[in-house]
Amino acid sequence: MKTIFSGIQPSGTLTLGNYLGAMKHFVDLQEENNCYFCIVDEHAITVPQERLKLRENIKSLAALYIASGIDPKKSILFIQSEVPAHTQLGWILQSISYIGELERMTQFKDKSNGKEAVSSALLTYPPPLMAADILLYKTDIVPVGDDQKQHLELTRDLAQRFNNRYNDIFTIPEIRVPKVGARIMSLQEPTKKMSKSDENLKASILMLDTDKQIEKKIKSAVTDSDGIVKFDKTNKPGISNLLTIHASCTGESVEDLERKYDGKGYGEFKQETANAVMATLRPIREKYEELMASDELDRLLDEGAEKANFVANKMLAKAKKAIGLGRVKKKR
Ligand code: ATP
Ligand code: LTN
Repeated sequence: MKTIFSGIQPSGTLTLGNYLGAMKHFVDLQEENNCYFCIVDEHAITVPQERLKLRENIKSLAALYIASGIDPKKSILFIQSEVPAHTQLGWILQSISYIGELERMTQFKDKSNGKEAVSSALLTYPPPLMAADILLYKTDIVPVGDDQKQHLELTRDLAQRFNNRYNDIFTIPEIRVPKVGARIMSLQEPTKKMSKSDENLKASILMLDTDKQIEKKIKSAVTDSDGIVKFDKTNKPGISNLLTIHASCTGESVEDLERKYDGKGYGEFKQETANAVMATLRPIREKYEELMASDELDRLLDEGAEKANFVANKMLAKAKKAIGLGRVKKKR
């Protein structure tokens, strides 16, 4: 049995990319492992958030986790800001992080590019705070999408650095990226990652989109004009992205899909891709509505926070001791 940890930011309604790249795989992992799934609200405030909207997004993300199949009886589901050890260990890890290595993070460069007011937290969350999330729980495996590879590499470096410099307390985590669906692309600019913060509303399928919205977005997805359903990321990024989406939703292989749509037009392929996405998201949406209307969520999140605090505080105490913070209390 391994320990698994992953986090998702409550920075807006999740996209199909978040689901196929991350959440969907969490559900399989929880069967045989010790899993922690976190709503990383402290990460979300590294860019401006509206207070009430953030509160709503936190609850909505908790409901989406459960609606997607995370079972709070099997996994620990909790909100990052309800476990103070995360920011406390995050601070300790900042003290061994170098500004240069943080500035090299692609996500930092992308999110700060062209912005006038960039918060210092945008620089210091991936990885010092993200590493704290992971390292507090002796995590063996971190399931994430492709865009988090660089953050995971730096997390491993920080853990190693701490272990070498102070005491060997942290488990070095491994990244787990899905074979298909690790990077779902924008439907409008298929060379760019599908993102919940994309301003073009047609670019991303949201997990809570209606069937009609899903169908419309897929039908208007940008493709090429040669009419051949074939996976070729360089020359046919739009069709390749739809093939990946279709394969991840139905479980068929990309090669089988190429054969199935050989000689058929994009119209039919797009319609059936839309059907596959609708069938994937519909039951999640229905369960989500039920959860949002009940009081169950609060109870489950309280339980999750209690369990996570118990484990996280123990590791925080070890880290403080290793580095020399606070006092050693005499036994009376
Ligand atoms: P934003 O798009 O607003 O910058 P994000 O969706 O990248 O945010 P998170 O919500 O924290 O950030 O991502 C949660 C998980 O979803 C991560 O594991 C991330 O790798 C994965 N993920 C995000 N976008 C995609 C995508 N387009 N394809 C596959 N996986 C993705
Ligand atoms: N940085 C990630 C979200 C994240 C995370 C984590 C993922 C925060 N803490 C711990 C895995 C494990 C992002 O921006 N998608």
